[in-house]
Amino acid sequence: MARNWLILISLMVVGVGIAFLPLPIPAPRPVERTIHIEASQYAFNPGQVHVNPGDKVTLELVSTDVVHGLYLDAYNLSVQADPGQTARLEFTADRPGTFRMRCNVTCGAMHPFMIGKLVVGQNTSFYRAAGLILLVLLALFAVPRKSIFRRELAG
Ligand SMILES: [Cu+2]
Repeated sequence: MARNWLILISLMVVGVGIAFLPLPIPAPRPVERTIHIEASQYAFNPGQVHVNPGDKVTLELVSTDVVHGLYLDAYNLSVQADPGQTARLEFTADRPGTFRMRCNVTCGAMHPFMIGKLVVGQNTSFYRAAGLILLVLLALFAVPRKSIFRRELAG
């Protein structure tokens, strides 16, 4: 019995590891990406942009109403788009992390809240989900359920 609990607890520890620790998966090859962002009072659409480290990124900022800007925190880059116009901002995503992109043209009362997000990093949720599913399957086979749960109920 004690052995089964030991297996179960070990599997839980491994599960927490899969869910939260950095994964040993190879970095994807950097690609060129063009991302279209619509700016309107008072939001960017999409509000969150995800790229891989090393990607050559072109942000196409289109304003649908008044003049808007986009300032990238940490990269210290900015661009401005006139109404109906497309402005381009090119950069290499060489700094991993989560950064804010904010409007840097006063565009109205709620302008300070016009903030989006740039995430530079690998998207690992697929690998984590696959790992956790495998772990659950492994647990179903490794631990004889009868023995643990019957005993629990019997007290
Ligand atoms: Cu603004």
